[in-house]
Amino acid sequence: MKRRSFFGGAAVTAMAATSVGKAALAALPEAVSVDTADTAPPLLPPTGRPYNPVVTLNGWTLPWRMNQGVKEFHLVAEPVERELAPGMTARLWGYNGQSPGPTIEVVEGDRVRIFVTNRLPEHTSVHWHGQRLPNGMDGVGGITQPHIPAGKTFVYEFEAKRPGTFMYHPHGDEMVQMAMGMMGLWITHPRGTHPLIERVDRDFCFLLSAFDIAPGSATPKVATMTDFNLWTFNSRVFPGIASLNVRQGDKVRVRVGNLSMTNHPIHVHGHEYVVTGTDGGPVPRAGRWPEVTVDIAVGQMRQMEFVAEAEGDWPLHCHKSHHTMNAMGHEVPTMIGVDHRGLVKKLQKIVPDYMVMGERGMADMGAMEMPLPDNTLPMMGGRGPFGSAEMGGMFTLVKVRRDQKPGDYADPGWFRHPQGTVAREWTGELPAPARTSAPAPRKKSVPLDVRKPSGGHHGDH
Ligand SMILES: [Cu+2]
Repeated sequence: MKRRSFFGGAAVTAMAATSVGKAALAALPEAVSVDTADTAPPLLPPTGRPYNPVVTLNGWTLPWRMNQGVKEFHLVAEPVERELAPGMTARLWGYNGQSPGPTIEVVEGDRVRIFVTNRLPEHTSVHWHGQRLPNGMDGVGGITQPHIPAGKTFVYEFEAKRPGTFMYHPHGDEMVQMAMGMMGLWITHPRGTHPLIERVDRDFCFLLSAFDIAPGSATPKVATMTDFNLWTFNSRVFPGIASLNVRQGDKVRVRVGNLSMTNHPIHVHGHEYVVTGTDGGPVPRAGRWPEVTVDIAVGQMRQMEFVAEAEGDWPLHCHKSHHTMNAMGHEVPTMIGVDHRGLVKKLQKIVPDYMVMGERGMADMGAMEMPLPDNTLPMMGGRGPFGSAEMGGMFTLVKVRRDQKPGDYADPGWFRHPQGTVAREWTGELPAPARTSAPAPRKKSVPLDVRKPSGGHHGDH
């Protein structure tokens, strides 16, 4: 993890743990900034109450300092460069160097003070989605507070009352600012044991968002309402999204918040999960049921849990098939069954790069090396151990391994399937397909004899 600021990952911990002098405390806390989309290891709390930290997919947790019992954070709203996947970097707005912004982790009952510096070209505010707080700390520009003008720093302060998964985002020009990527996660860990919140071995979180970035460009079109072309987990698209690497038998929690413009049914393979919490709080046990797909509406958060029982590489993805594709536009005519023979050579005399696509389906495109504009991802990319994956967008893998060490979040590589456990070509005899002969013409009515239990006869048709 490379930090633009003067201290590295380990030093952040040391810095937060050091007692800070009074003069330093009068100043703003250091605004830590990150310039990569790598997944940071969990940030074990160096100060304050203990908790089990989360891992933010392709993200990180914001370090804090303790100031006389108050947890102080410093968020900087600013233009950022975010790699969506290798081969494409977007010009977004975010916080502290990245979009989404860093995850804020606190403990139920913590007094929290957040300094927000606005380095955007326009005003902003930060709304703390799902929190119980004084009305004037709710962050609705123009309604509960004046907007934070460009160049100014505001301070928010409240107690983290409820444990759970929350989000933060602007509440001023939010159509533009959220389309540009301004959002982040907020986790309030329970203080001590909680009857409805279980200890887990791995705790992952990410936000759902979408961008409309024309091929060859880098800045989202902010007026797009529903027809986005890049569907992201934490402002990353497959194959750029980190996998959820777990040890077989681990209890795994996945916290997902949706700040896009449509719902996303998030589907897990090979396992079932249970929704244990929403942004409204932990779900009472009697209200939990198993699912393999959990629909997450806009502005909602869902917290799913499962035991990673089965070894393998298990997809975790949005089930809307258009959301597992990258930018190319969806206004493509259906060409299945169209015979193009003879046409291509003639067209290539005029348009040298002309290619025919889709006459056998679109899978060919996954494997094709098409000339693309700069800074543009293929619509379907990613390669697995068996070939092209024909995926993009909201798609990643839960990698369950027997030998993944506790606390090790490193990608173990592709699963090595035990011999004889992979679908394979059938090379034996193919029996003739069973077909009935043509059915006899239907009679208008079929007489039926039904014998009733009483033994009597009854005619019917
Ligand atoms: Cu979706």
